[in-house]
Amino acid sequence: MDIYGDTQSGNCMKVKHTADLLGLGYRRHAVNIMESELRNAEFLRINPHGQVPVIVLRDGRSLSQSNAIKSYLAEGSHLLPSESCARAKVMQWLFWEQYSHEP
Ligand SMILES: N[C@@H](CCC(=O)N[C@@H](CS)C(=O)NCC(=O)O)C(=O)O
Repeated sequence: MDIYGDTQSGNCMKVKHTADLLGLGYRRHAVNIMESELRNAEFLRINPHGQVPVIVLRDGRSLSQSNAIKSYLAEGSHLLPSESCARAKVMQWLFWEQYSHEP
């Protein structure tokens, strides 16, 4: 897996911390959000929305939005319960974070 991110970004660090906590292997690609790196054609092929974080899986599929990535990485682990209400409780905080905290 490849993780594209910028250490100045909390959204990117959340993804990195989740991968590290779960002991997942990945290649890290530093992208500077203050430069125009997110607008070049090579990066836009990875994420047409021109934002980080984004991950690229071994089969070439890419995934953006920090909490979608975190949920994908955490599938089957102790971080994301399978029981529906417990899982929804995790989602509750992820949605809260993006709407009420992150801005
Ligand atoms: N809701 C998205 C937000 C993504 C986002 O806003 N990324 C910022 C860095 S935190 C970015 O790439 N900004 C550069 C830009 O939009 O040009 C997420 O959680 O991943």
